[in-house]
Parts: sequence; C-alpha cells; structure tokens
Amino acid sequence: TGLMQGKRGLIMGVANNRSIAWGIAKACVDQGAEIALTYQGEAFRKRVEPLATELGAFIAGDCDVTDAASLDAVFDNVEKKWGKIDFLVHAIAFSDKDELDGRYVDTTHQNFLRTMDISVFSFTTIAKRAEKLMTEGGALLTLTYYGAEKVMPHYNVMGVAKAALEASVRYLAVDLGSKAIRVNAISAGPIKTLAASGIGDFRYILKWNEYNAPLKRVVSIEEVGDSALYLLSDLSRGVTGEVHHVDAGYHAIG
Ligand code: 0WD
Repeated sequence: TGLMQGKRGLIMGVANNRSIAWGIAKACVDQGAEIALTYQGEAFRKRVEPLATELGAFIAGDCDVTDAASLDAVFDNVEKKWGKIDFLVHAIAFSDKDELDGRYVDTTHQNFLRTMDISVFSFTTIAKRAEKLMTEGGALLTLTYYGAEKVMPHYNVMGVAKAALEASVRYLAVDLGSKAIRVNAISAGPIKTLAASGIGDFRYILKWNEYNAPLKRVVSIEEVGDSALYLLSDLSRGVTGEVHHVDAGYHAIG
C-alpha cells in the first residue's frame, strides 16, 4: 500500500511530459492516488489525453484560470465524479516572455496584472473552490521559485509574482487551517520545461545552478514529485504555511 492510497486529487498545470505537474502526477499515482487533470485549451488536449490515459486519470476539463466559468466547470466535474477531494496541485504560471528578459523596471501595467492574475490570484480562487470539496481536510500545493526571495537574472515580474504567491500560501494556511486543510509550496530549482523556455538565458541559469548548488547538479521533475508526496500525504500532517526548497540546496548558498 502506498503513501497516497485512498486519496483523490486534482492536478492542474500538466502541459506535456516535461511539466513539473506531470512529475508530481506520476509520483502520486505510483503511491496509490487517484487523480484528475485539467488542460489549457484545445492545443494541450492532445498532449494531456494520452498522459491521462497512462495514469488512468480522470480529465476534469479545459481550464483557463482567467475564466471563472471554466474553473467552475472543472470543480463541478470533480464534485460529480468524486464528491470530495483530498489534495490539489497548482502548477500554473504565466508572463509575457518579452518581459522575462531585460529590466524589471520596464514591466508594463497590462503584463503585470496578467502575470499576477494567472500566477497568484488563480491559487487563491482555486483554494476557495477546493475548500468546498475538502470536507475531510486536505492538502494544497503550489510551485514557486527562488526568484521570489532574491533577484535572479531575467525573472523580473515573475519574481514579484512568486513573492506574492508565497505570501498567499501563509494567508491561506491561516484561513483554511481550522478545516484541517494544509497549504504549502515547493520552491523548485530550475528545470527545462515549456514555461522555463520563455525565460531569457535559461540555459545559463541551469549551468549556474549545476556549478554552484551544494549537490552540484539540477533537480528533475521526478525529484520534485517525490518531495511533493511528503507535502501531499499524511507524512506532513503537522506542516502548513511552508515553502520547501527542492533545488539541490541552491537556496543555502544563493
Ligand atoms: O524551472 C522551472 N521550470 C520552475 C518552474 C522552477 C520553479 C517553479 N516553477 C513553477 C512555474 O512557475 C509554474 O508555477 O512550476 C510551475 C509549473 O511550471 P512548469 O512545469 O515549469 O511549466 P509548464 O510545463 O509549461 O506548465 C505550466 C503551465 C502552462 O504551460 P504553458 O507552457 O502554456 O505556460 O501552466 C499552465 C499551462 O498549462 N497555464 C495555465 N493554466 C490555466 N490557465 C494558464 C492559464 N491561464 N497559463 C498557464
């Protein structure tokens, strides 16, 4: 029997088989969880469908977090299917890649708002929806990055958004704690994914981490998935409001 036996959860943010959310999904299913996935738009449906089949996952629908109706539909589908959930993973972020380069000071108002909406507010609104389905308590997990804590080259407005996301984790932990719903984040080291490919000089950031992180390498989505098991399972039942670094130790020296 696995760590996640008897647990059901919604995992949002699988774009393809390199996504961090995919690493987490595989780890959860390996440990006995039943999962539901969402995809963003028709273009991603083709990628996510075979992945869902591979894990025997339920597809909860097309979800653009800026569209409240699509979020409502996803949570309705999950409620109809299972009635309740035990865990939720939010692995969603977006910013215009033209602004993940150059100077933070040049961020436009429009992209600032969009970045905050998709990368920060979405976690709060999803937490509110998940609260209704976590009738026996639960675990919420989001993904953040060290650029929230210290300036990382080109991370710019996304660093500001991740700082707000990490603060959200603490406020949500307080709001939902009395319902035995825990709220945590993993601060992952750099991993080559679709979202990361939008960040200027990302290859240099990977190399920099390989040379400087205590473990002298970068991390994989499987390693993030294994660490997520701790925060999503009862092993961490005494842990909430935490930002846990899974970054080969880079935060210790950065
Ligand atoms: O180095 C990295 N890759 C790190 C990523 C280091 C530390 C943290 N993270 C974070 C990201 O900021 C994000 O919050 O991990 C999370 C997952 O990102 P990922 O696995 O690196 O990237 P990816 O596989 O591209 O998944 C992110 C997905 C989107 O993909 P695209 O490539 O289309 O941006 O977020 C989803 C989408 O599937 N997404 C949305 N979902 C619903 N509504 C939206 C939206 N409006 N926008 C993006």
